[in-house]
Formats: sequence, structure tokens, C-alpha cells
Amino acid sequence: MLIRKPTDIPPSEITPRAVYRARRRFLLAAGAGLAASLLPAAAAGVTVQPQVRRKLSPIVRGPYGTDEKLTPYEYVTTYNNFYEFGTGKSDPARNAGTLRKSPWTVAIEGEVKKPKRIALEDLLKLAPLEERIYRMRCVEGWSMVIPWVGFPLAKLIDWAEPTGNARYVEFVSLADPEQMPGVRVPILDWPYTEGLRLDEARHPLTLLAVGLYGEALLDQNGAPLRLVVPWKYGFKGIKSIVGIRFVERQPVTTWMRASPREYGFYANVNPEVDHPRWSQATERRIGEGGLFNRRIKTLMFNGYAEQVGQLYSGMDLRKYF
Ligand SMILES: Nc1nc2c(c(=O)[nH]1)N[C@H]1C(S)=C(S)[C@@H](COP(=O)(O)O)O[C@H]1N2
Ligand SMILES: [Mo]
Repeated sequence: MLIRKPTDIPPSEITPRAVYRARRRFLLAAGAGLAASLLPAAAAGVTVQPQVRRKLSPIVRGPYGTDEKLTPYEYVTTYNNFYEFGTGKSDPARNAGTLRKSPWTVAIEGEVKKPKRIALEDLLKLAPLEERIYRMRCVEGWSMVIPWVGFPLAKLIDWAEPTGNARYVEFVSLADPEQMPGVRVPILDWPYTEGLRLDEARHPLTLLAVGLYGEALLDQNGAPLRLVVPWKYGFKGIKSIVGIRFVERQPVTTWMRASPREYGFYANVNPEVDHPRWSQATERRIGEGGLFNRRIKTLMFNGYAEQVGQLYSGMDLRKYF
């Protein structure tokens, strides 16, 4: 993959200016003599594809706030997992910018009164946009605190009118090799799919996100709409959603298919249940502490036990990992 150095890029190519300024900050950080390999892409001088940054409004303040420090924007938008754009942490920011987000429709299928499609503009009319600051924990052992913009998925579920047979919800990402270079590589069984039990999907913490830091999602974060489930590992937060299917039986997700021993359907953050290849007891907050970034304790359900614990009462969480 070609990584262009700043001198290769005429300033005219960089619009808007905020992106240019942000990049300069990355380069200054990289120039400070830090070991690039130990740093997230943001600090390592990665060239971000110019993308239109669009402010969202109005946005109301949502519930479940935290006073933890927000992960800086530069890290949230350059240290990503989005295999459709490559498997490296900085690949999505480098390769994204190619998604055609308009028109965008989501197909609602399966156990619903009537299958239907909803255009993004209409979906945005279902509920007021809220800002929700959530802790996010990746299964790989790092975490962020992100100010998402979106509304409860429950609002879309109500609009979808699932039948009494619906017990699970399956989500499907776009998988277009022309817009997503990673899809040309058979590392995962495309399209990327995820799933939730219907009560998890309806839980007020579960967000359908369209933005972060007050702006529309950039491609690397799953534009134009993605799922955010803060008490589960990050991979449940499926990006660039084009399909939502209501089903009777527990769906098999992309990661379960790829490695069933390592990734279960529930994927609840649980410091007591290790990944077969590493401990899940601690995590590293991205963007904090530089090289001396110490690990902090991972909390049960990522700190949302009070809100979601009762969803799993009586379940063996070692078996249903
Ligand atoms: N379609 C799709 N969605 C995806 C992924 C992916 O590779 N493809 N990666 C997941 C993983 S592992 C994580 S940790 C989060 C990362 O979201 P972020 O890059 O916006 O922080 O997206 C999740 N959603
Ligand atoms: Mo992840």
C-alpha cells in the first residue's frame, strides 16, 4: 500500500482545512522522536484521505454520560478496525473516503409485518439525534471514550414492526469490492454480519449511530450508519449497515464463523473470561499516556452492569461468551 508523505500532496488537495491542520498535528507528534510502531496511526503521521466533514444538528444531550476523558478525534478517526478497508489499524483511514453514502437505504427483512426499505434521510426522521458518550472496548485489549451521535436502535425496531416470532436481529454491512478494497481479499466471509438478541437490540443503551464528535461519521467509522453496543466487544458494532433482518433463531455472525472458539454470539465485555489467546482483565486507553500508557482494569459489561446485567441473569457467561 502506498503511503504518501506530506510533501507529495499539494495543499489544494486537502479540503477542508481542519483535516489539514489535524494532519499537521499528527506529523508534529511523529516528529517528536516517538517510536511509530508503538503508536496509533494518529500519532504516527498517517495521511488521512480528505473527506467532507459535516456538522450534524440539532443534537440533544443523551443519557448515560461519563466524565472520563474523551479519546481525541484524531485517534477515533485513524485507529480503526474496518476490514473492508484493510486489516491494519490505519488502513481504514487511509483507504476510506470511497463510500457512496447517497443514496443509502437499509433493507428491513424477515419476521416483520411487511419487508420494507428505508432511506437514510427518512431513518433520520425517526427520532431526535442524541450525543451519547460511551466507553468502547475492543476484544484486542484497547479502549476509547467516544461521543457518538445517534438514537436508540429501538426507534427503528418500532418502525420495522417485527412479528411475535422475531427473537434475534441480524445486521448486514455493505460489501462492495468497488467501494471497499478489503472485500476483494477473502480474509472474512463477506458481507460482515452481526447479531443481537431482540431484548439487547431494544435496550436503551443500544445506539444506531450516524456521527461522532458532532459530525457525520467518516467512512472509517462506518458511515453513514453503524451499530454501537457499549457493553459488548467492539466487533458487535457493525459498520455501514445495509440490511437488518429479524429472525427466530440465533444468527451465526462473521466472527463466530471465522473462529468459533474465540468469538461467541454474546461477546459481552467480561474481564473474567479470557480470550483463548490472551487475558481480557485489562485494557489500554488509546491516546493516553504516550509510551507510558498503562493498562487499566476492564469492568464487567464494560462498566454498564447496572444497566444491562439483568439481561443475562441466570446465564452461564463462560458458556455464552
Ligand atoms: N463491517 C464491519 N464492521 C466492523 C468491523 C469490521 O471489520 N467491519 N470491525 C469491528 C471492530 S473489531 C471494532 S473494534 C469496531 C471499531 O469501530 P471504530 O473503528 O469506529 O472505533 O468496529 C467493528 N465493526
Ligand atoms: Mo474490535
